[in-house]
Amino acid sequence: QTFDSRDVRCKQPYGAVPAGTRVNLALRPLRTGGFSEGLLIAYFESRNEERLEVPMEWKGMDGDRDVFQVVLDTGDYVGLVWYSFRLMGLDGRQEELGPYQLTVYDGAERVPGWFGEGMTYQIFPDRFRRSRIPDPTGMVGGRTVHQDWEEMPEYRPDARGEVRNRDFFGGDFRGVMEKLPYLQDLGVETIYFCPVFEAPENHRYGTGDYEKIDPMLGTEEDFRALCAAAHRLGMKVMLDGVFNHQGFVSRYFNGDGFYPEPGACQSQDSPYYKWYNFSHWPDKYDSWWGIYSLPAVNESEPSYRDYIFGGENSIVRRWLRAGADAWRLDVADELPDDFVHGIHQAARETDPNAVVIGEVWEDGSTKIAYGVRRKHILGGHCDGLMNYPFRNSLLGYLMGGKAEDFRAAMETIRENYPPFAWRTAMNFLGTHDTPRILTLLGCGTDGQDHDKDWRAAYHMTESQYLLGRTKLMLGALVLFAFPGSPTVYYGDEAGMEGFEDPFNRRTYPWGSEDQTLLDWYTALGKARKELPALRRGDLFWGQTQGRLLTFLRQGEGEPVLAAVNVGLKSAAVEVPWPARDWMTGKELAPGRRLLPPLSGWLLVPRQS
Ligand code: ARE
Repeated sequence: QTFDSRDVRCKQPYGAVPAGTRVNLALRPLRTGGFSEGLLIAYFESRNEERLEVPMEWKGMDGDRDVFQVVLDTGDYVGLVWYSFRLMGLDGRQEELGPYQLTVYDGAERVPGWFGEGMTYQIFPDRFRRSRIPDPTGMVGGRTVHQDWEEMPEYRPDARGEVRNRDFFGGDFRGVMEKLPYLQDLGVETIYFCPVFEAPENHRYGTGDYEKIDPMLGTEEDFRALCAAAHRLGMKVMLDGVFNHQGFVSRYFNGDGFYPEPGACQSQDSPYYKWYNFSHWPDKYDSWWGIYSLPAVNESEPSYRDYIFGGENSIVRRWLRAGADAWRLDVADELPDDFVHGIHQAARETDPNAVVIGEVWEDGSTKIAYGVRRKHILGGHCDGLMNYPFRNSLLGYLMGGKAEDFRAAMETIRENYPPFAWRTAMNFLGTHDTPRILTLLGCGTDGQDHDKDWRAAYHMTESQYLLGRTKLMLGALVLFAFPGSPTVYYGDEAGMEGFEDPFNRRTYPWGSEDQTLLDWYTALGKARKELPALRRGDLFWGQTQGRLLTFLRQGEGEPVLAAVNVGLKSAAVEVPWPARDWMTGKELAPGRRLLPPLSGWLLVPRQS
């Protein structure tokens, strides 16, 4: 191997760099290769693919290798640079290496650090806790209410094949308020709410009115009171901003005339008419992923931009002023960059500590949408992204894959992402868009098998459950020890099961939680809160061989070593110092110690 980008001898500084950085690149081919010259070829992608060729300098020998070096000057460029090398031999032979990615971001922005330090808890508001059984009369959407909190949610497609999602359980803000002590005991530092504005469906992604808290959840006063109470307990609140589309049944589109004000469907003179793209008014229009109940908005329409983030009373600003601390941007990759930038700017102007997290399922540094490379994490757009690559690669490891692959996947993210985005990542094992992690681990499926009927109310056998739980505990250990905010989808800590919507969105099982899991998560939450190395320390890989994964967090306070063995045989772990396992209190002497099958340690130095 002649080039390894992860080898600091080859690339300095490592990873993404702020604009203006001069990056040292070195190649170290074997002398026996007989190469006499090297050339760096760099493409500045977002500068009309400008191409640069710079001859490399021969720096002498290092053992049996030649050393060629070159400086890549990023100047004032922001974007991706793709670079490769050409080695030329005396005999005219040529070898190309690459292309490799260099992310160059705008380093001017100060990104608040709080989000990535502590634990986030994701609440699907209708299903977490209710303070009373609501009366849906007069509410948008023709809702039904389950009297019995423990009932199975409905799965009912409508006449056009779309899932109705109109059955509610009535989770509300006062319910969450009652459970703030629970969240605090768990170690939660940020509560992430899936949408809370008035909307017909129980998931509320088809927004009806951005200016109004859904009446089933409570009032604006309830929301303000909840934020204030959370703040008093040291917790922050993140809202879900669904700005790529509204509901068919919204006061803007007003497809069924529920709202009194004329919407885009009632009149072409409606102020909202311009927000949408009709191919045939009013019945043919652009919608999100072809789903008719979610008409897609035209984000370049000035009146829409002004409404969402421009004006003083715009949606982004007013809810931050009401008490929210962050926005999670739904389908961030489908919003134009300048729209995301506008939201980011408005958020920071309103609150210099506000954070914007984008929903992107892939590596956000290379994501292309509508043929355009996205600027998500190049500075001034998103501060961090939902980290599906983390979830996917960790799931792969837990389900039989190799620790090396998890490491490689995460190292790619670390190398491609600016440091702020790496630290502010929203990491998780599952969300409301994925099957329950416990079910996947217990059933031994990654959820990608499309022959299976995921819509069944599936219950695991006891042995599946126990295996799933053990693996979940190991996955959670990695999650809480990793850089980025460990985010828990409500109820994962309590043993909730289920495949896809609606079964992954059941009600929280108050009073019948799995205590083993809950204790484990509570210990992890406490670790995340109390150990500075987990909050802000750097990541150093330890042993990553097959089913054994160890890594160190270091650089703030005492170091912490996470060790996980998902294999069925014991594995020898190098314990660097006299240690105590945070999870069990067990003490370990330094040296090679056997980590039993399907178990993990979170090691902290023992006080001497
Ligand atoms: C519901 C049912 C669906 C059904 C649909 C239509 O759950 O099974 O097909 O109705 O009948 C919200 C609700 C959903 C609802 C949907 C439409 O939560 O329950 O669907 O509205 O009414 C892609 C997007 C990503 C998106 C996911 C779901 O890129 O942005 O799909 N996630 C957000 C939210 C969702 C929300 C919406 C968007 C819409 O988090 O909760 O849905 O506002 C690959 C790709 C990803 C893709 C992913 C999943 O990995 O890389 O891009 O995500 O698969 O499809």
